[in-house]
Amino acid sequence: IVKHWLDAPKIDENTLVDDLTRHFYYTLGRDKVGESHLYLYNALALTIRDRLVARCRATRQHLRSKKTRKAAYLSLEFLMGRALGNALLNLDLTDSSRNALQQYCTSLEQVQEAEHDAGLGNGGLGRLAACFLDSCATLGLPVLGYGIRYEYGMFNQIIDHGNQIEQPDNWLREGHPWELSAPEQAVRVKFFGHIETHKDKDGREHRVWANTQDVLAVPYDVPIPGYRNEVVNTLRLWKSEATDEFDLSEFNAGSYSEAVAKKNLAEQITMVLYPNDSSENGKELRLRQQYFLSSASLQDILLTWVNQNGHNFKDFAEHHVFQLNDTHPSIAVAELMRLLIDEYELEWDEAWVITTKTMAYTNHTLLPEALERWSVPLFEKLLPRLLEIIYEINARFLSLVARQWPGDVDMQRTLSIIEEGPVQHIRMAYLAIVGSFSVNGVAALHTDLLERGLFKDFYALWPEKFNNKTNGVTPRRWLAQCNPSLSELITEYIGPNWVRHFDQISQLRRYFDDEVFQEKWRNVKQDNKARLAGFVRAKTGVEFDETMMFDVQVKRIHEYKRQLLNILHVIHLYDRIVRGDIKDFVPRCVLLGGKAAPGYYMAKKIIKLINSVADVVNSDERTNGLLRVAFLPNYNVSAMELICPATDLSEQISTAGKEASGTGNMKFMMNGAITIGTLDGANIEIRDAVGSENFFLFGAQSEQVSAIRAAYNPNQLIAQDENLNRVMALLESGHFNLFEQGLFDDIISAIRSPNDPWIVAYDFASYVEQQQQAALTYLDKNVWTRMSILNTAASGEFSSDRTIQQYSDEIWRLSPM
Ligand code: DL6
Repeated sequence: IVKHWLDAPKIDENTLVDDLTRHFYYTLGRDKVGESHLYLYNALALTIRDRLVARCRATRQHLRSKKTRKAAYLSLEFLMGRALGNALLNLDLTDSSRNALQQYCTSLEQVQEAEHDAGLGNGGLGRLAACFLDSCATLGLPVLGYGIRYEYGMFNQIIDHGNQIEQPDNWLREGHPWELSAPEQAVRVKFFGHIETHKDKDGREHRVWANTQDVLAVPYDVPIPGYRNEVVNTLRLWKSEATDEFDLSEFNAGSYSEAVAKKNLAEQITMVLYPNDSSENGKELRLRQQYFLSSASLQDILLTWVNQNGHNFKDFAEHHVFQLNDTHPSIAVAELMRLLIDEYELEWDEAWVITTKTMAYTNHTLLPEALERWSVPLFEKLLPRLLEIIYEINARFLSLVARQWPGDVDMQRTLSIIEEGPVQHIRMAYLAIVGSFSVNGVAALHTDLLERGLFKDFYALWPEKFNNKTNGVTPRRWLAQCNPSLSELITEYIGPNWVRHFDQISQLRRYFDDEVFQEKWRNVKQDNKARLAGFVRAKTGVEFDETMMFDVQVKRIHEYKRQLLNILHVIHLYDRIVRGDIKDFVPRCVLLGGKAAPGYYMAKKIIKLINSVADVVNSDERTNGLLRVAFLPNYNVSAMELICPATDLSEQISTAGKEASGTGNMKFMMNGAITIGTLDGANIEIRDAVGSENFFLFGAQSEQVSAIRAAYNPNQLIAQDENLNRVMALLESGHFNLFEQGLFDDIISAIRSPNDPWIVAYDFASYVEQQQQAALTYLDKNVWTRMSILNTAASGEFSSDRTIQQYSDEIWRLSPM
């Protein structure tokens, strides 16, 4: 029996049909397909999961073995999107699943539509974590993902009269067939309480965290299949639950409602994802989430170690590395110290060596508002033992600073993990840097700015810790899966190995001048555009015409990403049409999409402006056949899978020096879109890779921005630039808000403000010029197609396989399984 169950179900069509039917009729108890295809989706997902479970167990056995050095990727966010299509591609089961579904008279696409996106992340940072998991499994690397199983993921965005409305994302309501819970492996996480000093029998003093209120962390494992390599890694997501005694003591005392209240309090921790991107939340519950994830994950790993090695931690650091995805899990530095000292009785120095040999920190932002600081009083209340440990880490660190810069008290203040002020705060990035052996940025410019700016004193102290790991995206989801027609065409010309060895995509260069290939390339793009046009019509009612240029900006709405600049350009195009300046006008459909943090006033105004401009433009007959504008509601991973294959022009227009890397830019490039962008984040590397002639560059450079801001006079710029002047006049005339006076006053003031940090007015002229350049280039179909092919051909280095190989070689030092 054991042998039977350990055997992986065979990957062949017949057993697939049998298993699908068994799950549909028996596991789920259904006999009708129904409109939503939900049960068929669940049956197929379970069928596929069966094929993952044994492989997952085998991989885990290897991973847990004493000898394997392994990495744990700790992240508060994993923006996974849908799992089915990815699993089918990686297991090579797409065609057989399609065939198996024939007996239900259903297409695979319909069934896939029934899957809810797992939106356990905000944007780039969370999606990067998901791409990394795919690459780790594909490269066969022993890497465990650790995250939180939020009951509610990223909110659903509804657009009502042009305004964003947020609705809860109850993504688990219809079940999540991929996960397997492991309640027997639950661990306890402590909160609150106080510290006591106890003496042991040898008279040694110990600090004891007593009278705590514990919460149970229950693991749910999600399989992460590698691409056709039998490896299935695990993403372990933690759910918070009340401990039994928590409830019972109150219940027995007759306080039923108190018992339930405490249970709710415990379960609140993993209830909802914080929807802020690039700004800190500052909420107690968020700190609880961070500690909950860090503590549960470290305990999990330490328990496995102790089971095999007892309390001998001599070789622990040789076998483990923890990658901290931003500062969100950086409390892990102090928690590892606590566990080693308090639970496993190591001395401080021994524990510190282990911690600083195993922790590695990735920074994802330079924006000051995103740098996490937690108030000391909050820590004192919630995590008193952790605060003590952080104080001790800081004291020892500051004595090092004093030795390095003797007599320089200012330097001690500057580098202190504790920020002084009316209320003291803990600087989480500093804790992460002090406690880690590696600190990396996510694109060359970003790392450079960290070293020369934000962390320059730490860089002076420890230059060897700093390194760059330019982001990447997985070519499985972001080309092979989302763009099947292009995939097929690529495979027809260069063979199938590019999916696994994405550097081979450069072989496409051989064909960029081949007219037959160009024609096929264009046809694929055209079909993808038609597919997207249908989606845009269904979601917004706006008619996109696939013969027009598709100009797309989709990402979180943030002032630094400058959706505002884009919409000012749209107003400029509209103004040209209205005044009859259409001699060189290239028809275009402009698509924008993205979510604003619920409390971000300006971002929400920008959404309203985009929708108002879209309404005016689309309903003015003079724009017919020339310009269409749409704001796509609820932009998410699945939407991007339709969008990037259909895009001609990719908008990457952040103020230089503000976008750490960007990863949307890479997805568009892979799918043959051409970028209009600033020299920011990974745009710089994209332009270097594809050649400046295949990239539309505009705008101030990062080293110019502070000088520009110092003498910034947007009103003068507006007065001197006829185009911008007309755009501002239209906006200020109330043309886009006829019935709501003053609606866009704050936006207008922001553009006209000498303090505009995003220098929108400054970059407008060069943006318009490059937009026109892009439009004229688009007119020449052959030139455009050639550029498009060259973009895909040059996208090899933006595969997350390359990124992960670098993490593995230069930080993690892992061997493939
Ligand atoms: O590294 C992934 C992604 C980058 O591509 C984006 O440029 C960057 O904005 C984003 N950073 C965040 C920061 N959030 N916090 N903290 O999301 O990371």
